[in-house]
Amino acid sequence: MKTILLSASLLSLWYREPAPDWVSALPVGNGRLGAMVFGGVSEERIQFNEATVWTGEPRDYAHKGAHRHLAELRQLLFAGKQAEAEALAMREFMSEPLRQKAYQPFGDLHLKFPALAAKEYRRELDLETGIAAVTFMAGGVRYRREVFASFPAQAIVVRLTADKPAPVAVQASLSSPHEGSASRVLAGGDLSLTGAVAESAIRFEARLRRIDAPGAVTFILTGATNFRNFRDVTADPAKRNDETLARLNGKTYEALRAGHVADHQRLFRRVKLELGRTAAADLPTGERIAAFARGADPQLVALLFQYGRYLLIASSREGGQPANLQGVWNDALRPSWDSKYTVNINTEMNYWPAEVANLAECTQPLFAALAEVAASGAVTAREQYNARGWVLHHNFDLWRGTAPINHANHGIWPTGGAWLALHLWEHYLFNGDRQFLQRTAYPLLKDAALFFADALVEEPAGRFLVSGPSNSPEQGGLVMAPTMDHQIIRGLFGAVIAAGRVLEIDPELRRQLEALRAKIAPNYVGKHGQLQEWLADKDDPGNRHRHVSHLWGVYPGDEITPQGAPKLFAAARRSLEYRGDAATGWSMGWKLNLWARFLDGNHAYSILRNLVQPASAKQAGLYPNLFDAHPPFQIDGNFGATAAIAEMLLQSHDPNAAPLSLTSVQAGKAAHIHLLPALPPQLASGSVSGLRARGGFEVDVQWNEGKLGRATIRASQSKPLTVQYAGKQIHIAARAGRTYHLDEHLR
Ligand code: FUC
Repeated sequence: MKTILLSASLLSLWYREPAPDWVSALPVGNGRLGAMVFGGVSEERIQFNEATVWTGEPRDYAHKGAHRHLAELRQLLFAGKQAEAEALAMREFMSEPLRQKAYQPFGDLHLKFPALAAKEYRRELDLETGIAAVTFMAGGVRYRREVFASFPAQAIVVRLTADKPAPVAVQASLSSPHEGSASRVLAGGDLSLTGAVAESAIRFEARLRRIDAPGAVTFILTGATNFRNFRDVTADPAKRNDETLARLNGKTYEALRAGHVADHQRLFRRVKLELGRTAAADLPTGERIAAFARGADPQLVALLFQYGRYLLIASSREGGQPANLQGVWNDALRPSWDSKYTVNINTEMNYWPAEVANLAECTQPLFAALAEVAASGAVTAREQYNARGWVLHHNFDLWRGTAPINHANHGIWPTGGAWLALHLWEHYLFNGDRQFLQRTAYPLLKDAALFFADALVEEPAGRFLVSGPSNSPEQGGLVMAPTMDHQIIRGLFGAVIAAGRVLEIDPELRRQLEALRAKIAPNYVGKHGQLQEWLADKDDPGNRHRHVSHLWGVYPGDEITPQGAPKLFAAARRSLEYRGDAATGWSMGWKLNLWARFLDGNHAYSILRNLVQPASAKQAGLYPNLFDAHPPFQIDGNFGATAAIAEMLLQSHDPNAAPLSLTSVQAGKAAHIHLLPALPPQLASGSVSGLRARGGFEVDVQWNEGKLGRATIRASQSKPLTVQYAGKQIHIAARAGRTYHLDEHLR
């Protein structure tokens, strides 16, 4: 059979058959609404979501008065009585209730067609347009279905066409897995699906409008809930849908499509990545995943990179919720880990590509959520630590729960908020927007730091300040003094000090934080040559656990660098070798970034090979639709991979930074760009354009057979810039608005 190529785009996922399951269906999304397109011939299923359909209701989770037990918890842990401490914590220190709430599916749009014998079937998702399409021939007619989720229209749009002017016969219905939901036809002819999430304050309505034309039918699907914010559920979903549809009244399909494509491409087209093309690039996507380990398919690496960018655009747009564990896509009433916001790695990883892969505005939902988390986290800080500022433990949900959940042996980990707050600082480092720093970032960063100024304690020997009670995420139970906490808190204090200097405020606070920062327990190299995960030298070199928390200082942090802290850098590398190359989805995403920071493209590529393999119930890898498998599907692995592919091609942290330094690069006063720092030999030739570097630069690089060809850097700020490639360096006094062509200087 001849394959009909309907789109020449290399940036397509495509298949020769309808999706047999959810992880084969193709995702579209506009941040708020998401949908999975199955592409059946006689029945299309479009499973859809809205980002605020959750279980639960507004409530506070802080354990009131828990701070009265804090001193005893610390004493028990310092005395080595971990079991007693955990038991006490379970009684007196955990979130009320103990668990947070879950993200929910919304419903399904079903389209029923007359039974047809389809030929030349093709299903695809074009990342360039953000349109999922199904095409086939039947009875001499070519049928085409297009589905997209439009951000400007705030709706999911479905278009059915036939290339002969015969009427398109289709019956549409809406259903929802939520008990008691019902659909009915409204006076104007629209279909309405209403319902509520059981034992929750959330009510919802979806609305379907059908527009018939000769040879074409258009459906507009919109959905809304009563959720306004984590304290307010008084909105009227039906009124919201009325307003959305009223705004779209009279718009042609062509106008809706053009509006969507323009919005999508404004973001998507900023970065181009070419890694070369082999015959494998012509295979259907599912087959390419299986073939990746056996042969060269560098274009699949480019596709995976761009897919992460596509997914971020589709799941994190201004005014919406941040991308959760599954972005915005979920068909289960009881999704894994509630599909909420796990922040001991997962939510942060979702946003790793945002800055470097030139989608900085996709961070807005995260920053808006952080402001709410900080409000709720201030109550937790006061009630559980008698501390100023705000704290977030290892998860939050739609209701902005911030207290420690599930179990003391992993839930009591107070640095989730600090880590997320550092994303604000990174955003500033990338764009230099002083107003953002002053209004949005600094207040949240400062209050995150005030919490630790109060919550750090001296260890019994009085040498250091340590964090605790805490965990090294999901390792070794409740402890004092996990290395990761100290790295994050040093990073946080450093950011607040640097930001305070930029804004010329709070000199007294800066002095305090400098003094505290110098007393925080340092990183240690342990008896196995490893970077110690805890203050005590108790790492097990046989431990293959997926979390690599103590390597935070290498990536995403920047306090352990090859020139600034070579011994720690070598020890961190040793630790990663002990942990091994196999892992869950997101863990491979992290290890990829770490090997890129260890400037080892070859090792990074071997992790990439583990990541790009067919996923199963037990095996991490990629599902047919390229969703990353923990397993099950968890979107962080996709975002981690995208960030890592960028990190192999461009790095812009300071390679001279050390744990107690606050270099001018870290402070945003100077910049450092490392070109092709970890280029895998398997990706020997290619080009990338539009990556962003800290300091406000946009970078294009082209390389042949492992060697730099052209490099172009566009500056949006004026500052001293060092550009490094393969042991060579040049220094530029970069001026805003200028473009620098560096090829001959660095080759
Ligand atoms: C952390 C991880 C798990 C999973 C969950 C959502 O607890 O350790 O692997 O990713 O988050």
